[in-house]
Amino acid sequence: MIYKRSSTLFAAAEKVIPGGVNSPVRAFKAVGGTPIFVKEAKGAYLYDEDGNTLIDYINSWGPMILGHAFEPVVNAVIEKAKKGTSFGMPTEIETEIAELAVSMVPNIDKIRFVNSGTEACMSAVRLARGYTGKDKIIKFAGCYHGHSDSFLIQAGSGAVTFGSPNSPGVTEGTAKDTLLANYNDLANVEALINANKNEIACIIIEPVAGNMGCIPPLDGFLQGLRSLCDANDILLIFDEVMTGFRLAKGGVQELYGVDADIVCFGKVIGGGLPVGAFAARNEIMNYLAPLGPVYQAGTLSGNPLAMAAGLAMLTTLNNDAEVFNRLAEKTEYLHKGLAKVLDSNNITHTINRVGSMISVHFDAEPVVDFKTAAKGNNETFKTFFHGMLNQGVYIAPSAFETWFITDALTYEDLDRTIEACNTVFK
Ligand code: KE4
Repeated sequence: MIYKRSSTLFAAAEKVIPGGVNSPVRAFKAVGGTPIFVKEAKGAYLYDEDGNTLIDYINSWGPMILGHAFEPVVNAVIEKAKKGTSFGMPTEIETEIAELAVSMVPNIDKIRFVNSGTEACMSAVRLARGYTGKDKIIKFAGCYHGHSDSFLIQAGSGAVTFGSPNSPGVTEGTAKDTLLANYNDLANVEALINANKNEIACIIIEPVAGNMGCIPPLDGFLQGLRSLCDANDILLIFDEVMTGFRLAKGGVQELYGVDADIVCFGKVIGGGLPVGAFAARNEIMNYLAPLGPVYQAGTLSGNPLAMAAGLAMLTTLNNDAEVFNRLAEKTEYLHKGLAKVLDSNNITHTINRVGSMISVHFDAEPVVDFKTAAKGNNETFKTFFHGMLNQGVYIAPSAFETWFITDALTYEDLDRTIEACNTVFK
């Protein structure tokens, strides 16, 4: 593969955009090399600026679940754009997509649209604090809820005391209200709750984690969190920015049968345009301005173009009874094929998979939390990443990310991917 034009474009970008990218993971820092500049995309394929065709397993980090330039979405945006792009006034389409989302997802009566997953999670935490009158939150090491200050926290000094900032610019004052727990470790969560009695507003979690690679909740973990929240007047926030409208119509609440109090969305809900959202039952959502005292706002929230893209996406998913099964079957096929060729080449690995989310970890130990995810051999991962890329297969440029399968992938694409993996390691 040649990347001459991507290199030229990257050099120009670095002069006027910090690190040459508008989001750090795109810079390939974890795997080295020059980021690929995309010219266009269609279905399961990316066409880069050097004329290379790549099978895409990132799909804009989740949104393109039905493939790039999906006709119903593209056409909806084109038609909507002809009628104006933004008004800062209510429009009917916001109600249409809100009604559809509420009909697809359990335990929500109302939904508020924002412009990113970060905004959704940040607003959900503020709502939980306002509703409960309590300040502290519990998040999990390795879970990512966007770049709001309260989430950029690493483990603090004591096991059950607050965290400390993991980025300059986040204050100790903010960090003291964030407690850090270990994923899949109920005893740890209970200890944190007991050490901070009546001070915790919410627990926010990726119910199926995707920012440590893909990590499923162990049996009983989510149910255990539900019970701990019920017993301690704590709201349970499912950050379904990745899993919402991807793992099932009703997301993880439907898949695992566990009720959240507030659910956050992003990615798929916007069909590739900037949309985030958070939703809950009436008694919680009615605390939001202008109805209630918790303030939250946004100039482009509910933007007509973004709503048109999201409505076309959710309508297609809602009307296709088989799409989530097809996605899961394709992902299982890929899992089995990759495992077979990695085993045949004696490559120590473990593969995690839930629905259409999958990740490959180069370590023998089961990956169940951030600690075990961090044990993966990153040199092997870099070899894997670049070896696949050189054969036209684009996977996540970090071992701590998840692959997102699109329904546009054919079984021929999957076979090509499996063969490419065999070629890397044989
Ligand atoms: P955004 O603000 O990037 O739209 O969403 C933040 C967010 C919230 N919650 C979860 C579970 C997420 O995965 C994300 C964003 N995901 C990353 C991928 N790991 C987006 C890629 C990026 O940062 O560029």
